[in-house]
Amino acid sequence: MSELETLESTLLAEIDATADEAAIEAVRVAALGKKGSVSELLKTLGGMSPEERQTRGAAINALKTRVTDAISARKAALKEAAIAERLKRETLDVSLPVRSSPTERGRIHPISQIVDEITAIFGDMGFAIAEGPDIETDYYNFTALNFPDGHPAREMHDTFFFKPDENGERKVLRTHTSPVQVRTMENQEPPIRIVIPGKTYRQDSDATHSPMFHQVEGLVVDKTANVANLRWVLEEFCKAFFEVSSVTMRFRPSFFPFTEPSFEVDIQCDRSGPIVKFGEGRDWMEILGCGMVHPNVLRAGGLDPDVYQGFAWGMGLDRIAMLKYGMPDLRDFFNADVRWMSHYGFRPLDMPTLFSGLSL
Ligand code: 2NM
Repeated sequence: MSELETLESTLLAEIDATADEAAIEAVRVAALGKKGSVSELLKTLGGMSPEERQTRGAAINALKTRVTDAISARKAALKEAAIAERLKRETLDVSLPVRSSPTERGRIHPISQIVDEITAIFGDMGFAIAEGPDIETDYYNFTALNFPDGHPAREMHDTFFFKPDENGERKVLRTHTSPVQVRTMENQEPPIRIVIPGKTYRQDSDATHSPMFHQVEGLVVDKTANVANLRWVLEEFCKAFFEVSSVTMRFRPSFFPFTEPSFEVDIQCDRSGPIVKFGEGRDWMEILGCGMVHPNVLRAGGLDPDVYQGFAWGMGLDRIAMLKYGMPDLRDFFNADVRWMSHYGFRPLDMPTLFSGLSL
């Protein structure tokens, strides 16, 4: 084998053996660079006779062309292979599970949950939901509900008053949801069966009181509504709400301006352990107030108290939610702390229904 043939087959073997683009570049420099083996051969042409130069020169140049072509081809192949390798490495598996959806991660606030539970129970008994404005007139919040002007019951409520408007009228943040009952009586013929969930406001703030709190009230008006009906409705509600087959209730005489007679209702429970148990035990817990709607309130609603009678009740939700779900501090309810929400909140698709059970 001639010297040229040996060089060519060595170079071609080296080219063939390269594994990446850096290696083929090294071979190129070693062969075709300024001091490369092929370049050195070309430099020898200067010292040759014209005849020798003609044959040797052609042979060396042909070798250079073949080596150059082989390097280019190898370079291209290695580049392709590198791209193919990278594509293989960097593929995305689009069938992998994506980040969980908002319906998985979001949480329902315990207050919203308790409103859903309570309205599901009364809805099942044939009640409709009624709502009204948070900003009320003095008339609907007090006067129509039989709170006379200057009566101490108005002060009892620690009302948030707005500045008087141009007509001297002073609006209030409603201190209870009862204005909605009056508005409903004005607009709807009896029989009336409504529950009214909503935000209410009083100037009060400590571990167990928030200046904004939540109530659910209820109203039944027809020609025969009576205390026995009231008792039955509340007992059925308590059994469903506390998920027990029987409850013992205690009606204590009380006073509210809008009802006569008025009662405060306790249910029997066991408070000896860390969580309150209902339907057993020897303790009592106050859960709501109620009574027969005062004739003056029926009149304010445009109803004749000699024809119609009604009963109504009201319960604060925040304290009941604390007891039912075991949350220690009321102030955490309204801090919008995502850690508290992910612990105490409810899954959006676990909606309370009576047929599937309130607490799943
Ligand atoms: C309570 C307690 C007792 C009540 C009365 C009325 C109305 F407007 F029909 F007269 N609504 N709500 C009521 C009665 C509310 O909350 C502790």
